[in-house]
Amino acid sequence: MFSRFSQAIVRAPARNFADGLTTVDLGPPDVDVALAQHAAYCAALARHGCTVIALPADRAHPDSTFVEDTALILPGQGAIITRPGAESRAGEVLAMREVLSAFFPELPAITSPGTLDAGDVCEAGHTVFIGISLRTNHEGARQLAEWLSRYGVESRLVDIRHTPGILHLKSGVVALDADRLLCIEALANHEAFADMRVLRVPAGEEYAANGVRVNDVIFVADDFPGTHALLRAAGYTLEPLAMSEFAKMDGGLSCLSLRF
Ligand code: CIR
Repeated sequence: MFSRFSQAIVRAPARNFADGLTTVDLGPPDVDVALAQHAAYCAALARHGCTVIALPADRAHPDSTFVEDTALILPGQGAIITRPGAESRAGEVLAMREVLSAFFPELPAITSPGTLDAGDVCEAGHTVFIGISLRTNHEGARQLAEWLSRYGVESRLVDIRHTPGILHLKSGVVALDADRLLCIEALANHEAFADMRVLRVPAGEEYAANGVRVNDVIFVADDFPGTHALLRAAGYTLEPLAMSEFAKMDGGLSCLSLRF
């Protein structure tokens, strides 16, 4: 079982996108190139069956293009608003609450002292992996796990605070199917994944681990031939997308949309 999506919420980067948070040293993003890459991403969502709901760009929140962090949705079941771990991103949840309230009459939220970025939440069928990171704390994870349990969804923690090079759990592992993950080597042997089939991205292609499955295809960053070959050999159809400007701001393919 893997959720099919008919809607995707996105938000184009604002002109001050380069003022957002980043831990990588790849130089400032070019906003015009980022906008073109974002438009191509939205077109791919539409091509693969999603109605794209575009929120207006928000200068007050330069990281707000990374919409995925602000809510978690169990398609057809429910949604919960997060409490982002970075203070500069806290206000992003307001617009998300507004748009989601049209679809989900009941919208609970992670509350203080819990923090949670949904980029730390990797859904694989009836199991959800929750990353403990610099953004998501144990209390945020506990609140989410309690909410998920109401839907019969089991959750497992994956502490990534000492895993170098990844901001969020999903920067290093995504679900391709209910029982199959695409994963960086550093996380591949984690006990939480013991009963999953794991495809390991080749060394040097760690960024490509943050793909996202959209209905029948896998969105994957372009320029990672080893990962593309691995996924094609496993039977997946790929939608390679240019992501250079989002990578400069620690963002990957999953965080650019909230799908349900
Ligand atoms: C941040 O530091 O919050 C943003 N610059 C990047 C967030 C990327 N989100 C994600 O991977 N889920």
